[in-house]
Amino acid sequence: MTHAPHELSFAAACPGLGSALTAEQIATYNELGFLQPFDIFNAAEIAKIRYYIDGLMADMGPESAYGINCYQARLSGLWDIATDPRILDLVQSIIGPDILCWASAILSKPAHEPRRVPWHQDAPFWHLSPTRTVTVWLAIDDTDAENAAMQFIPGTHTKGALDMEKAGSDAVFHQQTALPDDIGAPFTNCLHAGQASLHADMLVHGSPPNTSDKRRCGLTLRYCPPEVRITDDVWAQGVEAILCRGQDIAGRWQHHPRPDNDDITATQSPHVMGNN
Ligand SMILES: O=C(O)CCC(=O)C(=O)O
Repeated sequence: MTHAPHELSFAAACPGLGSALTAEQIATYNELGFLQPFDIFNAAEIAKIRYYIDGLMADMGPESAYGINCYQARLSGLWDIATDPRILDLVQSIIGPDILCWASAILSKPAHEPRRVPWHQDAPFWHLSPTRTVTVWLAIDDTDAENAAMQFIPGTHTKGALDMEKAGSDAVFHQQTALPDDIGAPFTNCLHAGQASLHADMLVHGSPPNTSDKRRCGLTLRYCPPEVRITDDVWAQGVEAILCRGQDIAGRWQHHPRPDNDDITATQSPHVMGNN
């Protein structure tokens, strides 16, 4: 399976796969490449999740702002968030009833974080074919234009793989999408803590430096249907997928059960390359 051709195109979601999104919302996702905001966790629930995530970050230490990557099958607390039925109901409406969570990352921009997440499409970084991943970005903190909310460039998911160029030293990746002049205005993904957005793996997105006094923390969760294949053996070694709902009839994926452990100091993530 190593280095099989990597198909990079958006497949429109079909209405009727689940009941959480209306046909109109699915049409908007297909047109824009994202949807938001969705109320997932109430104030008490997200306060508890924030306390949990703050604890993981304190335990990991200085690397934790972008370092809690792909622990979804290693920590029961992250497992429980990734498999929450309210999240899965949304995901089901986009990708259908068989759902894998194959990656996650806590992306916490501290106050006055000078680095930006440069414009990028996710799918070219991943060895998955076809490109069918939908990302749920769960706001752990309130996030807006002040504290570096993620931005989407509407409609770019249908443009195929866009050219890449070298990113500057102010960026958290080495490469970024080279944006054509006529690409259109970005949309700022403002969310209250406990709300989430959905975006397609071909959509151009990024986030600016955080010039505010407020932290901006989010949990990104990646979901695909089991018919997606991993096309690179080495990359596959870092993937620890959870079968969140339904079945993997073809049995292409290795599934990881809910872990007993919830101590980040007692485990290390496999760290999927290109996940953040
Ligand atoms: O959190 C951010 O600023 C960027 C997140 C991102 O690139 C993603 O979730 O795909």
